[in-house]
Amino acid sequence: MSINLRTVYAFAREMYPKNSKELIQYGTAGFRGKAEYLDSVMFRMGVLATLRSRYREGAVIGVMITASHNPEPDNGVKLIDPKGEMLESSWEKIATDLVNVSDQELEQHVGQIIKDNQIDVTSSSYVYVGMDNRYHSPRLLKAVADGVIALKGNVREFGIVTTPMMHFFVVAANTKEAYGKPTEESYYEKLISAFQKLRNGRVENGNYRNSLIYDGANGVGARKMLQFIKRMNNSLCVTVINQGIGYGKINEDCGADHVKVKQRAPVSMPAVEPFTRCVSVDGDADRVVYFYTDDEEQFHLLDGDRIATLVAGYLMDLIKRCEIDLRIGLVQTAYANGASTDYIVNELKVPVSCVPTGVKHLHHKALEYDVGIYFEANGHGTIVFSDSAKSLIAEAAKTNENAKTLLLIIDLINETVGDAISDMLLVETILNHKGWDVKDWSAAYSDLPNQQLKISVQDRNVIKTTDAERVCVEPQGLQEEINKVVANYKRGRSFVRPSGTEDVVRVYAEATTKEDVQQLAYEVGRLVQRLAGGVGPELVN
Ligand code: G16
Repeated sequence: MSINLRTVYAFAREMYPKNSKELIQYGTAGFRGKAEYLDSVMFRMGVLATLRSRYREGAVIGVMITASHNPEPDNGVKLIDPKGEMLESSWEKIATDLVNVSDQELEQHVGQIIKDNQIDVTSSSYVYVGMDNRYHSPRLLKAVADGVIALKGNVREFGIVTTPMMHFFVVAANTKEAYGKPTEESYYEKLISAFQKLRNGRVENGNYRNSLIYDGANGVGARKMLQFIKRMNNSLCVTVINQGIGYGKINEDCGADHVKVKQRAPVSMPAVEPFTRCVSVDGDADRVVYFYTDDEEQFHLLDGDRIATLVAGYLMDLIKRCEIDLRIGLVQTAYANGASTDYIVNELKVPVSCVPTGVKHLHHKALEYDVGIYFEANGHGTIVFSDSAKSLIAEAAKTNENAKTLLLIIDLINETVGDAISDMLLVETILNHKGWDVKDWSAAYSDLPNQQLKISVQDRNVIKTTDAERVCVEPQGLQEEINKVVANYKRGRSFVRPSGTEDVVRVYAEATTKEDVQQLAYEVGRLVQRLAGGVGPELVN
């Protein structure tokens, strides 16, 4: 097979010209921005994925077109490495350079990547591509596919799928189907079969009721949940709202990000009985949070921290009953509620680490344990089991019923990445086994009141952080000012960091009362506006 790099330039010039001169940054989860500026980025990511596949000796590389929790006009791209992880960090730089060179430099630049990485361009290359249900996603998917074709790679299109499904397909293909077949049906089959075996016909137990409201964020997660429902024979009774039919826009006034950040139910929430279990996923269904309203119409959030603690408690207990010794660890980010961290350390007595925002950081850290549980407070997370842990559990399952249950739990979990639907099925399984409703689940500990703000600044890159984003080192003096403010509040904690998916600086605050946390977030937000080049209207309290 002969490759002519001139073709890459020809495609770029004629079909995917670069129409923005601004520096495009690789963010928390790949490139993200207004869809109209992304055609050239997508084409070049098709090129990159093809090169990466060749570099990894023909392993399948995944490309997911989605802007996940962002508003509908945005889109983005997430690259999936052979083991289901996000693109290796050393290649983030290669990706950034590739999307930022001019069309005229492209041919020579691709040649240089090939040379620097000693890529055999005549070898085989396989790229899987999927997309969310944004109206511009099909156009951008075609651009990725053309990038693959320009370098004579093999491309397989999966159409509209969730991000975690794409991760599943990539791992399934690269494990020669040991993880499952790389098809939508195999994904449903694996999860549903494990879920139903774990229910064992007992759909209700103790306080646990077989009924759930599911907010699909008008995204692909709604469509796929409807597919699950068709196949589940009422083993879980789910009502799907925000299905993405009609006028509903992706993530607008609904979905996991809205529910978590605004701490309120989706606007379109129907009237339900107090304490009804409700669940919200985000635009590409890789995050999930639970919520309910009590009999005094108070809203309660059960976020990623709650899921992590529920799962950790359950798994510890189950592993103990398997009579095997496994090292369990939990990974969080700075957004984790202080009360959840206290609970993990003091009650569960599980080691906990804090890493920067982004699944790539959490996943990586979790791999250090036999059983690594990672969740961001926003509901993004999963559990990974080491190969040796899996062997020990399989061995124990020959004689121990609990170990058999644990094997089914492993099948239910999408270990490749945070998966809203798989995580939800896991939570449902645990609540069912414990006979718990949302009140029982909430009772483990009380969250510290917390608040998040988004602050617009001229250039969010002026903010630099360290210590897993908990300390701001630039602009100079900002952290000292934050410290002074925080010192005035009981159990006060606050940090600021530039978002890697939106053009804003995020402010997080927590304290012992709602009034305190509002005031603390406001004061820190004002500091950011004042010292980090705030734009737009002054923050009001
Ligand atoms: C992505 C990442 C998450 C991260 C979130 C927000 O989520 O995968 O790990 O927490 O962005 O990141 P930031 O605060 O940097 O904007 P998603 O669901 O949008 O892909």
